[in-house]
Amino acid sequence: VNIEQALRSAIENREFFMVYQPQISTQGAFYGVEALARWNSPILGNVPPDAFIPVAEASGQMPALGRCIIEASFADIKGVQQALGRTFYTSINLSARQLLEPDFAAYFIGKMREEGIQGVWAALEITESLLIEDVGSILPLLQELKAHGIKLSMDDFGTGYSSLSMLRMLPIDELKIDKSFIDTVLLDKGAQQMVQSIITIGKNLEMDVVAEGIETKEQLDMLTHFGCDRFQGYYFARPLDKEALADFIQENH
Ligand code: G
Ligand code: G
Ligand code: MN
Ligand code: NA
Repeated sequence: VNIEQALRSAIENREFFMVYQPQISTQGAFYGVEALARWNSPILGNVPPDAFIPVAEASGQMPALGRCIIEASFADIKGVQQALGRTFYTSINLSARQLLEPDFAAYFIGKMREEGIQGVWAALEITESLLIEDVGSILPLLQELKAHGIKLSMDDFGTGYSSLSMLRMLPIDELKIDKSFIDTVLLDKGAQQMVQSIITIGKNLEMDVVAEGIETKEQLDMLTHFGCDRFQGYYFARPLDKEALADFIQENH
């Protein structure tokens, strides 16, 4: 059985679940989470999203999987927010196929309302390669999402092919510096210069800048010094299931 075949029944059988990685602001306060998909297949074992997301896209299963991810995330987050009596930002990763669905904005806004989640607490992470496909046709959809208060985040920034003019055209609120830059930032002058340049671009375009993949205090200190707004990485927390997330928020923040 290959991934494509196993995916078909997995979506029906709800073999997917979500984990949530905390995002921390410069003052050390808990800010929100990025939702990350996990698949525990009875046939294939744990399959990483790097492996199954591209297959879902290529085999036409991404609309169904994407909805399953969005619905699971909203249900979990609503549960945690109600249990703790507080709201926090939740970012959901989108793949290209989802933004190309004609009714995506209406679907997303509808689900958000059903779950009682306010737009201002929801963010969507999109990648540069996704936008390059068709900036013109995606713009109205992004504007509709923005009009409902939803934040837009550019994921893996610095690795794709986005032009700066494209970045200026699109209603992006936040840049996430790709982890590959953070991995080498302490050792590599070139990575340091890239990171500083990305932060400068973000500031000049009035976007927040988030560093991903922070694993050490030294990385955190350097990125703080450079003026990064928020941080995510194993130094603070791994992606957590919803119970562990609720504990993390209560214990640390
Ligand atoms: O969670 P992990 O670090 O293993 O994620 C690996 C890759 O899979 C990352 O690029 C991440 O953005 C992507 N990914 C994880 N969860 C989702 C998801 O729910 N939707 C999409 N489109 N991509 C995801
Ligand atoms: O592409 P995207 O940014 O969505 O992917 C996030 C991925 O990075 C997830 O798979 C997550 O598990 C992983 N990740 C998050 N923090 C760290 C970290 O500090 N170190 C490493 N190695 N991976 C991380
Ligand atoms: Mn992401
Ligand atoms: Na990233």
